[in-house]
Amino acid sequence: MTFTRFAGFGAMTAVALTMSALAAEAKDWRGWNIHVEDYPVSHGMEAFMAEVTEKTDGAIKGKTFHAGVLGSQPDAIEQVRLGIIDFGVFSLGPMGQAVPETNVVSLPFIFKSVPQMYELMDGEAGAAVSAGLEAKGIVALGYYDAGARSFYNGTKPINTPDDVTGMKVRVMNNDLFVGMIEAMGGNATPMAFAEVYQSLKTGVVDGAENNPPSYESTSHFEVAKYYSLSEHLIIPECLCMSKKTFDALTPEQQEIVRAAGKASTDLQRGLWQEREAASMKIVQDGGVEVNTIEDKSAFQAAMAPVYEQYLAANPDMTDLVNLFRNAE
Ligand code: BDP
Repeated sequence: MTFTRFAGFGAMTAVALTMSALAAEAKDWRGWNIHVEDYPVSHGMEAFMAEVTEKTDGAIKGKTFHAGVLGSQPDAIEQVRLGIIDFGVFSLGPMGQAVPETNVVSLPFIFKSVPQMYELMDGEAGAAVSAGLEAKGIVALGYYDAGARSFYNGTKPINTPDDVTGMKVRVMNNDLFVGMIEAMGGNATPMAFAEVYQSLKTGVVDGAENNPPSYESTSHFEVAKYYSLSEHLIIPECLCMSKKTFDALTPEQQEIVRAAGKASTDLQRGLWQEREAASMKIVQDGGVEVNTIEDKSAFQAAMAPVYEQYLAANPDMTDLVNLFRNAE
């Protein structure tokens, strides 16, 4: 007994020594990003890392790897959870498999507007999503703007849910989005972001859906010329840090990281607004036919089964869904 205790104490001391030695060493973080270098998310991540390095006097350095070079989004989410990748910006859209709370913001029309999304994600509702992330090994440092997603395709403007009937539409990997397209009578094809351009071009899919900056930065607009502003999904993105990496920091460093996360979120949100306008101009100058959909009630009504199925399968998410849905 005494021996075991002694051995246990020795092991703990060794662990403590190793940890403090690690904390003293300069850290070299790796950040995952799916987007090209000139994109609001990318600028936000660069600013985050630069501020952390500056404020820690170089004790924490790091590099953001853009354009998905560190692997696919689902793999990267796992690697952040494991601490193999230190941080990343993820759309909460494909995160639902790993973190059930994030699915709530993937419900179509759950937010009434982007300003409402900011307010909710910065408050109690967002804190509940962050708690879900934290339980799965991810510390949410802020929620970036990813605007609203709308449909595009190469054949016709979408004005009603019936226009989606029979169409093959690419969606992000999440059953909720498959249900969303099926609720309009379309055929959903979950597919990685990087494959969408070629699939649109060769007719593997007829259309897809995304926000203006992604529609533009990927050149999807060159192969799918009808952009219909359905704005059916407003999905925030998370500046996510591995909890393993975060927990290994000193309290002072953690404070610096949180403050840098907040500052980069504010920066990204401003850049997003500018880029959205710029992207709309680029696609319109490039010959895209944009149509607005003033009355979205038919789309909202078509989404009723998506909510019903989701709540039937996830009754424990009911309160959280209501927190978002009933907010002013
Ligand atoms: C973009 C998101 C990105 C997603 C992508 C997609 O920023 O995280 O991977 O959409 O559609 O708007 O896959």
